[in-house]
Amino acid sequence: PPPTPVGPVPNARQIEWYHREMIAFFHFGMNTFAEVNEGDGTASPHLFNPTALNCNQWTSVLKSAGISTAIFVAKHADGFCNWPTAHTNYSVKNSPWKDGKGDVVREFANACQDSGIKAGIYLGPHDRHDSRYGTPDYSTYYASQLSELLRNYGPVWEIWWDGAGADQITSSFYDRWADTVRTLQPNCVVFGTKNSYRYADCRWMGNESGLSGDPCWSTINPVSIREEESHIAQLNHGEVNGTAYVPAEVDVSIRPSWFYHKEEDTQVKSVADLWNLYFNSVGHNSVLLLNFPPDKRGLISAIDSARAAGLQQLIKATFKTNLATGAVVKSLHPRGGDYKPTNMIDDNERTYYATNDKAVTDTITFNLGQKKTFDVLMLQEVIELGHRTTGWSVDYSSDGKKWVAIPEATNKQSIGYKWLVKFKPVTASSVRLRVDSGKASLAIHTFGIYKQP
Ligand code: IPT
Repeated sequence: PPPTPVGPVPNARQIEWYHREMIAFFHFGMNTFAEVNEGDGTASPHLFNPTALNCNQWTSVLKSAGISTAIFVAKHADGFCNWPTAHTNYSVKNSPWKDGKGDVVREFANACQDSGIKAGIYLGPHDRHDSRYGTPDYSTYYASQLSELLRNYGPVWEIWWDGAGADQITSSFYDRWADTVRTLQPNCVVFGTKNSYRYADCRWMGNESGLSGDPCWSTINPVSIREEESHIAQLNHGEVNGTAYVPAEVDVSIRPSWFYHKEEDTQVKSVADLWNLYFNSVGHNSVLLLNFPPDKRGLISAIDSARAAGLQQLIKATFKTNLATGAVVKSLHPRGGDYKPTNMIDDNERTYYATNDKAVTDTITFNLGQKKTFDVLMLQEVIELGHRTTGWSVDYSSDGKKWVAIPEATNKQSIGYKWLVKFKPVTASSVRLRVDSGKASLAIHTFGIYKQP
């Protein structure tokens, strides 16, 4: 029989969410035209006038970046609405763009649908324009907008509840809003913060620099994280014995700011920066939410799109070949049956290696049959069975007797959906994974070693 799950386990939304690995964020709106990041809500709708808005360009950028999911900012904290909502006049309908007949949310949703990209929506809980902010009337206003967006634009894959400035949004607001989300779009992932953690499928991870913790557990104690400042470490690392499964989503911009500013064209993250970011997010058991801010034309700059495509090329080239494929794999505590050690190198996440129920530790040796040079390693646990392994290291050998530690892969803790490590190239004919602590028997579906191009 298969191993029994241990601790909190992911729901179906979270399993699907992890498999997206990278999501694009699009911050666009009044702030783009007012040339600020946090507008105070007084900018005139007349300012909003993209000259060449084309959401198909956005999705084509994502295609070449290998990103299959996107979240669009429908309303940021300045309160300006990028769709012609029936519930306020502070929207595109009072702008000169398309004579007030435009709808950016519609164009975004359509472009996503046409290109097979999953569409999510950021609807800022904080609102500096609406005078009802923080009152029960605001809760109604927000709920009406949520319904409008969740009813009229097709499937909404994720809803993003930014905690920035949202301290007045108490649990009772979220009780109502979560009910709206669950009723209208049962499969919608909820990004939660502060007072919304009990509804959250994924969490903020404590910074906007793209650096998930090491370790990074998918579990937290959600009620205790209402006050963020004193819980940054728990958000960043998760909590190994957390009571709820709320994995980390890493929001970070490809530029210094969330919104587009021409003067930042020289500060777009390089491919090397993005590569590090990838290892610190996707490679730390998290999902990367990477922001591409469209400019005043309503287009993503060629610089940003080239960098994103560069990242994708690096990912593809590196992970093309698992150099452990074909290895002879031996372990100390195999479960037997279908749970063979070679399942870790068969490039199939449905098959996995497991130890017998009594063994929470193990040593698994991969005899490569010949010398191979590699500088990246990947581990993936069966997330449906909960976080199991809590301590592991990887060593290599050129004779199968004398083992050398890879410092970057020594005394690691969490695995989860995916854990990546990169290091100076090593040449070896054998590699071994030593698991020295765990909550339950091992359940690992992938062990990979790779060479960066
Ligand atoms: C920060 C919020 O406090 C947090 O809840 C989350 O929404 C996060 O933003 C998203 O990046 S505020 C930010 C200025 C650190």
